Amino acid sequence: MPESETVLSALADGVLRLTLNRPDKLNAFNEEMHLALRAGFERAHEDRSVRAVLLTGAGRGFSAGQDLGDRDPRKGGAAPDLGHTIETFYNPLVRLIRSLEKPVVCAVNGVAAGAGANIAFTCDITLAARSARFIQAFAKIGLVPDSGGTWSLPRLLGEARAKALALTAEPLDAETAANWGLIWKAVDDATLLDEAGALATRLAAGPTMGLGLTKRAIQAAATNSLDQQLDLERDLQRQAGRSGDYAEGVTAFLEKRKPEFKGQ
Ligand code: LHQ
Repeated sequence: MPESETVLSALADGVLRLTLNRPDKLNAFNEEMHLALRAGFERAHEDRSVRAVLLTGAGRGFSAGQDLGDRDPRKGGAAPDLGHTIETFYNPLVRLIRSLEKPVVCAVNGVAAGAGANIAFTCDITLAARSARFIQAFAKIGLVPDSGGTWSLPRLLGEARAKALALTAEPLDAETAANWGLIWKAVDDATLLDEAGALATRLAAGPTMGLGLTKRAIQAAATNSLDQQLDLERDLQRQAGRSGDYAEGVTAFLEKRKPEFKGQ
C-alpha cells in the first residue's frame, strides 16, 4: 500500500480498519485519499488474514464527498471531465467494496455528503452516530448522485424517498436513515466505534467463506429472477458445504461448544 496519512490502516483480530483522515476537509476525497483507500480494499481482497473491514472517518465528519477545491472553476480553462474522475476513482471503489467476499462494516461518525454518503450505503452493514447526517449534496452544485447512489437509494428506499432526497439535498438524520432502511442502525455517538468495532471483530471470527457467499447471493438478488436465485443458492450452498468452517460449525454444535472458524 502506498504510504499515505490520508487513510489510516490498522489490522487487528482479522479486522482491517480503514480511517479516512483529512479531518480539516471533513475527509473530502482528493486523489491521494482515493488511491490510499483503494489500496486498503485491494489489500482486503488479497490478504487472507483480513476477514472483515471497518471503514470510518477521523474527526467530526465521515466524508464530505469529492474535494471541491480540487477543481476551482474560478481558475478558468476547459470544463473538467467529471466522468473521468468517476471512471478512475469512484466506480472502481464501489466495485471493490461490493465484490469483496468479506463483510464491510461502516461506522459513519459524522456528516456524510455526496459520494461520502453513497460510499457508506455501499458497505454491507452501516452504523451511524446519532448526530450524523446524510446529504445528497449533488443537487446543490448541479451534479447527479454517483458512487452507486442512483442504484442503491431507490432499491433501499423506493422511488419517492430516493427522488426527494436526491432532488432537494435535504439532510437526513441517522435515526430516520435507520428507520427507512438506508442503514443498519443509529447508535450513541460515544459508543459508535466500540459497537462497530465489536461487530467487525465478531464477523472477522466468523465463517468467512459462508459470509462472503451470503453477501454475493443477496447482491445477486437485485437482478436475478426467483428461479435464478434458487439455482444460485443451490450452487453456493454446495460450495459452502465443502468448507472447513461448515464442518467446524456442525461439529461444534454437536459437541455443544463454541465453533472456532478459520475462515476457510
Ligand atoms: C470541503 C468539502 C468538500 C472541500 C467540506 N471539498 N472542502 C464526483 C466526481 C467529481 C467531482 C465532483 O463530485 C463528485 C462526487 C461528489 O461527492 S459531489 C458532492 C461534493 N460534496 C459536497 O458538495 C458537500 C460540500 N460540503 C458541505 O456542503 C458542507 O461542508 C457539509 C454539509 C458537508 C458540512 O457542513 P459544516 O458542518 O457546516 O462544515 P463546513 O462546511 O464548515 O466544512 C468544514 C471544512 O471542510 C471547511 O473548510 P474551512 O477551511 O473553511 O474550515 C469546508 O470548506 C471543508 N469542506 N466539504 N467537499
